Amino acid sequence: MVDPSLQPDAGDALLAEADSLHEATFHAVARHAGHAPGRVNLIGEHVDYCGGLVLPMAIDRRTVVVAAACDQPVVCAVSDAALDDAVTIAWGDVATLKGWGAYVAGVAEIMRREGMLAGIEGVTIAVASDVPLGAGLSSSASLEVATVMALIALSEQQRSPEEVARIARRAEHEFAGVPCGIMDQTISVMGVAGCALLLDCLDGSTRPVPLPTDVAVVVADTGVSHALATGEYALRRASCERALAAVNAGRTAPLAALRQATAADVAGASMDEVDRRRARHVVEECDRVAWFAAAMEAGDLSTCGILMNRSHESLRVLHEVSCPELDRLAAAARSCEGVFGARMTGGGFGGSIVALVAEARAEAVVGELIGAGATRAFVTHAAAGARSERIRPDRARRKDESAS
Ligand code: GAF
Repeated sequence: MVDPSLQPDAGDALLAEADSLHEATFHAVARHAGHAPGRVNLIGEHVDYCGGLVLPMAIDRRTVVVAAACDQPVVCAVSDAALDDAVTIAWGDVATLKGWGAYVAGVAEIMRREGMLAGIEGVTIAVASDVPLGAGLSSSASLEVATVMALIALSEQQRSPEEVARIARRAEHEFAGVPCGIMDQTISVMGVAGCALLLDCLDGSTRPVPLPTDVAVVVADTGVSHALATGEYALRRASCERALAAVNAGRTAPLAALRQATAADVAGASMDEVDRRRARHVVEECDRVAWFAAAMEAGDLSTCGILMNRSHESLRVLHEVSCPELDRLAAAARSCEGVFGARMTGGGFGGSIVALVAEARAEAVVGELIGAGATRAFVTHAAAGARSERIRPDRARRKDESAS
């Protein structure tokens, strides 16, 4: 199945869409744009907030944000996904926003507070994206990061990739109310074409892990939106924090993160049994990530597949973040010829599965997963991370010329 948004000019089409939307809504021309991809996590789930190891890749679906300065002290934003829901909010009122506008205006507000929008009274922003919403593919992180990139370009600043990810995550914590880890924002900023990225969430170090050419990554969406699960996410995080405190009780040199605990530490500490299961997942999942990265580098895809299947089981049984639809789709994927392994990806409670598939079987597996009930399925490629650009001043005129 050919998905039009995967065609090579998809980035330009999105830019043109955001550009036109900006002009039509605000009657002003935007000169700066930020592009940021969504992500799929191959393995290392629910461990980033414990300082763990994760192995996501940026996907070839992205969010484009165009931005311009305006002379009122407000953030105005419009999105192709919510055309009737444009936002105009005074700086001081950003915290009252809900939904997609909170991500965009939250990023702008954080940047303003941190002195990054000096000399800019207000901003107008337009968004276009082909990252599926609520599918566990980090549409929100890509929106945040694209907004940071556009506003950095607008304010003519330079920021390191780590800073961009930090600002984006701060906006998610403070304005969207999700106590997420750093994985999604980091991969959206630092993705490497053709590679997954091994990210150590304790020290921030990264290592690109090339994907073998004979393997494809297939994503299939259950159609169950995970948007309502933020409360469960916060509970998992709190559980892991209690487990760390229990492991550290009586230690002369306390561990900085649960990821540093051993299986014996978790088994021997006095803690609630639910917290112990969560902690077991974290410790074992980090081991799986290191093993998976080494197997992928060695071209041992069978081992990668087994580790993905085990990761899913651990998320289902120990961390309890799966749901029947994810379990069924992962099982359906595993039964397809050419699939090495499959697991839920992202925060869970709905969203998508990811499967590692022999390249020659990838499109057939996409069809089989649609047949098994996926609301959408596609082959995705590891893409580069975020970028900003100055939009050509003659862009609008050229569009008119090519139309005539
Ligand atoms: C969500 C969060 F935003 C990430 O930080 C990560 O915890 C993920 O769930 C689970 O691995 O995407």
